[in-house]
Amino acid sequence: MERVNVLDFTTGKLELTTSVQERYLSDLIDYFAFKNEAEMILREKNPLIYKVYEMAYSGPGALSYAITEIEPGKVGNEYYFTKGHFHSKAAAEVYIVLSGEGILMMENRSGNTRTLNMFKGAVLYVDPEYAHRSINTGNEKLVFLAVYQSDAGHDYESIKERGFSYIVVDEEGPKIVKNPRSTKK
Ligand code: PAN
Ligand code: ZN
Repeated sequence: MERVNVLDFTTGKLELTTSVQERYLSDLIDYFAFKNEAEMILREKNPLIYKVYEMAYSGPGALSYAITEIEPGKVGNEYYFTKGHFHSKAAAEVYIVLSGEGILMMENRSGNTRTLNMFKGAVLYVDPEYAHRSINTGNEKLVFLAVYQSDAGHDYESIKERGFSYIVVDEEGPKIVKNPRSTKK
């Protein structure tokens, strides 16, 4: 018998991983809408924003999967999120939310935006042509499993340069508003 990978539903930990990535506030300074607030926090500390446990496979037709854990928190009134990316080639993806609450923000290159609620048990389909960012709007970690084509490729530069058109801020609860830093009209 071969060893089977095991997901701990309580903690979101995968037993077997090929990589673990940690993203701190300093890695996301170009992504948060309120850069001054981010710089103020960074003068005192550099909090962990999210962690990705990946199990990658390679070869023709291969799939890979990853668990993402986003910490609860805000920069200014903008909730913590993942950088967000386009896939370099048209490749869809499936997310299954294991715990927490959030919003999946998706935007295509023409600027069409779609949003989906993230909550325990939600199964979400990420369109091939849409950049996607997960945003933790709750008080607990937001944990989800993503399954994607191994050769999908991650294009972070477009998002870094122009930003998503919309961000999610806390205005007595999560609210989707125009991104003041978006360079798109
Ligand atoms: C996810 C993301 C993960 C981290 O596994 O890669 O949530 O987000 P960033 O890659 O935007 O930092 C996925 O969408 N993979 O394709
Ligand atoms: Zn993706």
